[in-house]
Amino acid sequence: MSALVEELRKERERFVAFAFAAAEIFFEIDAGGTILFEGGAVEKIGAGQASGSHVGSTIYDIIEEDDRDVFSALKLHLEHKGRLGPIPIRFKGHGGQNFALRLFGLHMPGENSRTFLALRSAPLGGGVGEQSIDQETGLLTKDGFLDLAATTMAENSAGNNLYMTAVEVDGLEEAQKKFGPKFAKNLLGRMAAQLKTISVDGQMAGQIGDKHFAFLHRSQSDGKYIGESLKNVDDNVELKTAVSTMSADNEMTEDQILRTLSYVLSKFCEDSASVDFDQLTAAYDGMAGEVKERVTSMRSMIESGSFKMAFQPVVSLKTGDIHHNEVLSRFDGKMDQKTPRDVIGFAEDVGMIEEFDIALCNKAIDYVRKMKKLGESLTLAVNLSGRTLESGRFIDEFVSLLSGAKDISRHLLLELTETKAIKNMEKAEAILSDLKSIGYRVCLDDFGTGASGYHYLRTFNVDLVKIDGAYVRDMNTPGYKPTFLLSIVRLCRDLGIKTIGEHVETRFQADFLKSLGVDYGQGFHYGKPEFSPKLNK
Ligand code: G
Ligand code: G
Ligand code: MN
Repeated sequence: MSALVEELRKERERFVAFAFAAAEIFFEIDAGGTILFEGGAVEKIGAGQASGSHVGSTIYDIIEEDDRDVFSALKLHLEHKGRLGPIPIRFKGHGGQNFALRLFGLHMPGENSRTFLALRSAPLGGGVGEQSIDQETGLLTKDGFLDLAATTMAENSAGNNLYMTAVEVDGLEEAQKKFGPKFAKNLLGRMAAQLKTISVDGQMAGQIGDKHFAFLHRSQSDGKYIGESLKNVDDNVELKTAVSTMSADNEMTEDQILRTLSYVLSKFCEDSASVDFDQLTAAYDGMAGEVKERVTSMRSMIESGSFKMAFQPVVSLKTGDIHHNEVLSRFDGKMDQKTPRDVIGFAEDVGMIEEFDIALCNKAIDYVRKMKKLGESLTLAVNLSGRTLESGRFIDEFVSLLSGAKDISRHLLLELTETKAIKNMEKAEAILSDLKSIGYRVCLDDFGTGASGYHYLRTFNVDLVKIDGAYVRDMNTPGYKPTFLLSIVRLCRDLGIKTIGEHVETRFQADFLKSLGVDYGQGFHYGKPEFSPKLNK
């Protein structure tokens, strides 16, 4: 026996063993699609064979009509690639129902060529929303593709090859003119099936323009192969294709990948001829490089603590006394070109906000202690990103930092921002409630915006609520009625929560807030953020 045949036989045995262990249904078919052998829960599929057996009939009979093109493409690609999957394919069930199965295929070449199919019902990951998929082609929309590609690339572990190929197809319009819209639709469907089948998980393919497509794949040569294969999708149609493949393994966050990909793809759509493999990869790497540089300077900024605290007073509307100062971070050096909001936003995007929050808390704790030694009683509010509470890696460090600073806990307010980043609300609440039990107080930032609403108020047992500045700005519009503001204030009063109005810029706004029963005010009317805190006389 030749080494190749021997290897194939082993491969077959491995595959069969794997298929029976992991698959629920198993088929062996010949080159024409006739079922030669079946195993597993085969009675689940097919419409009404009395015997329940499919042996002797063709596999196409039990595949949902809409997915037959995908299956044809699968068979075609299998001959080239040897094995493929998982790819979602819908099979016919009993009583007109159909259901999606994940299909893995293995092709054994040779005179008596055979194809093995293993089917599993486990759903594909990724959670592609219906609205991200074009119903006619089954391809992802541009945004759907970008989103899912970014997630897939961010989760791709190092060492797993991952490539993205962009494809331009010329001649579709001519085909439509010559053969009509129905034909063109069918042609597009067959092309879509090819792209889907070769893509990662059978679903990482999208249409990003009238004649532009993109897909993620695992072997570099898939790009060129698809380019050739699409040219010949129909004998009567003359198509030209241009492909460009780039390597996609890179350590970037999802958000950065998303931006980079959308830039790279829009360049390709503008002028595919000017973009080749090297240029695409270089454009991508260039952006990745910029991100790396920013991450490096962010890390050294955090480690050296080379950022500053600005302080803005929060004042009692009744007495005019200063209740506390909010700490607003200020950056210099390399970070200086960006606004503080950009720097914080970047830290959130690249997953460094947790480290930053810890560094800032350290600074704030030191500052309060220093002032205490000088005989000044100072209370600070630090912004705390919801991501920090969510982080498995940093939460212990954060909690032990605060536990070790019990001496000043009455002088540190945790101002919770970016609450929409919190997925596990119960866990976050448990952490906050532990911190409250040793004296820290919690303030919910940006209340009344999409980022923070009643939902959070119900879960988090907070001491203060900061009403979003937009509500205060609204007071200046003629005919303003404080309906929402009043309902927030009443609710908070009933719950025993103090309220802060921010962005108070005028005496009028301050008085209005006071008349509504808001407790504290913050804004340019009382003072801008400055490098030394305002203290009560
Ligand atoms: O004062 P300024 O315009 O720079 O603040 C912009 C925004 O940046 C604020 O709304 C605040 O939420 C955020 N911010 C400023 N400093 C910090 C900080 O130290 N930590 C966090 N998480 N956010 C901050
Ligand atoms: O949401 P947070 O409290 O973290 O927001 C603080 C932000 O609001 C900072 O960017 C700060 O510079 C800004 N800010 C503070 N006071 C005022 C004000 O009176 N008017 C406006 N427009 N912005 C303010
Ligand atoms: Mn804030």
